[in-house]
Amino acid sequence: MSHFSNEEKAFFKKNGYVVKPDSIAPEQIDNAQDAVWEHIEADRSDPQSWINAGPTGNLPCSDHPAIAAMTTDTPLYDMAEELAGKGRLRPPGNALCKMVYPTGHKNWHPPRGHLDGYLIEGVADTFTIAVTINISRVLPRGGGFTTWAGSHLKVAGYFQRHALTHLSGLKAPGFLHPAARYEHAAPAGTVCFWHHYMLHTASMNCQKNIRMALVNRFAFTNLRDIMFDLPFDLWAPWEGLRDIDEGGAL
Ligand SMILES: O=C(O)CCC(=O)C(=O)O
Repeated sequence: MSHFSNEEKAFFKKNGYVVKPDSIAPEQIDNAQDAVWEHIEADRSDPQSWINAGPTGNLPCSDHPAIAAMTTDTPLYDMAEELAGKGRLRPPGNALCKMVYPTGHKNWHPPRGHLDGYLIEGVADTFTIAVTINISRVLPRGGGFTTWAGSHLKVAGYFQRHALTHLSGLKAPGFLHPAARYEHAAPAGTVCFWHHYMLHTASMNCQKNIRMALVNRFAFTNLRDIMFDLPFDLWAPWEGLRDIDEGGAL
């Protein structure tokens, strides 16, 4: 069974991300919410206490059965394989649990993106495709995961001219201009699949609810052997996208 239409695959190639609604059963979402609430330092029944709550950073519940089930008992890994190619991805680990707490004010600022896997100058350690799973309903300006359409192609072009270990030019102001910003403001159960060269971040949360999301990253089995070639032929190893022409993507 195919999870993605050819148009969605073409959209992914062109824009570097693709969004799939209704990918997780409501009961699994409820269970995942219960799991993260065990670690949030706030009163679940008192929204005032959610403002600037903690802890910051990933919640330590990736091994909770309800979080592990998001990888083992959902179609997400199969879906990632449909894009990357059957059998092309390493066995997955569990997702990271990422909250964005409300700021308590309405002074929202547009975010700036970053690239994963090359954060330490001089070290290249990357992945292939990631999924961001909303496990709460996310409203606009409510802390949503954010991408910049086509930035994966700009990053590939950059890495054709610079070593993977050389990040400074990517941080230059205006690198993204005029890429369109996509904010993953969407109901719980909506999943964003994104390319590893995608600039991304979470936005500021000026809404009332905690933005609850899980992020999982999947990697080609032979990624370490091919990562230095990827900028020059970005889609060559993506067997699931071989016959997809992004020219006609929406
Ligand atoms: O929490 C988010 O939506 C952003 C996560 C992120 O930046 C990352 O996983 O590298």
